[in-house]
Amino acid sequence: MTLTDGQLEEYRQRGYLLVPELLSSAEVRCLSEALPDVLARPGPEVVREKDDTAARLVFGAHLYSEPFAALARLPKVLGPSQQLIGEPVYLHQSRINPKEGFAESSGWEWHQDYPPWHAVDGMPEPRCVMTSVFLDDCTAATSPLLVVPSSHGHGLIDSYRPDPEARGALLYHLGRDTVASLAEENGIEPLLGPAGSVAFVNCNLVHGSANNVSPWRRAIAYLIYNACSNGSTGTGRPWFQNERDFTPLEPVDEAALAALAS
Ligand SMILES: O=C(O)CCC(=O)C(=O)O
Repeated sequence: MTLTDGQLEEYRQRGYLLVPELLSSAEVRCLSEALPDVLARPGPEVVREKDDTAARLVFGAHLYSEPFAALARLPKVLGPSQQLIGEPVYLHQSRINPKEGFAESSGWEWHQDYPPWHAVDGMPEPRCVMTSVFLDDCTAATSPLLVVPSSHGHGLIDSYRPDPEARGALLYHLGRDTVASLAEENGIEPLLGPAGSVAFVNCNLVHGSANNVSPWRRAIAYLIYNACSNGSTGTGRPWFQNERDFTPLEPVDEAALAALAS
């Protein structure tokens, strides 16, 4: 899939581009079927919710799950991400936020993703895209991802502080006054769509989400593609958070993920 000039312009101006149902239902089913094994992993790559009942975040599934490995290299996912960045890319990180139903502390404070990658991982420039693959329907009821359109235009906003509650995610919160003035300027948009939709999100776009008080899971897989010439210099964080191999990703066959469906 090649993005049109109009789509590229929309991403440039608004900081995100939502493509409804980019993945087929067979592809979504394949990822969904792989999810229980991924969530059950005991390793440090799985960060649990505060009450320890459910996984809050799972890092690096593209490195140990065949369907998620195929997803990261699927031409219709990798191609547009590369086109938005403008050069060959590698995956700095992948993570799945399962956001189970009735997960009381599953919300995310307002933040940009790039600041910790810059400050902690030593990523030189904000030349990466957070490609967000909806594994479930994202509806108004299931606490969708919320974004402040065009907020990426402010660059790296310096009123942030590390979040001690982030449980391994290294999230940096933005101050409330900052969020209020950004939202006053451009509003807040929910990213809604059926499972299989994909949102390409600039790494400096301000975003967050509420707790999922619905009974339904709202999982999203986030693939963080970075320009190969923009590799992180830091070595402090582990393999599942800060990839050190900057070899360009090669696409798999367009049918590779569907072929894994049972
Ligand atoms: O999935 C969500 O609800 C928000 C996740 C998020 O903001 C992040 O992982 O940076």
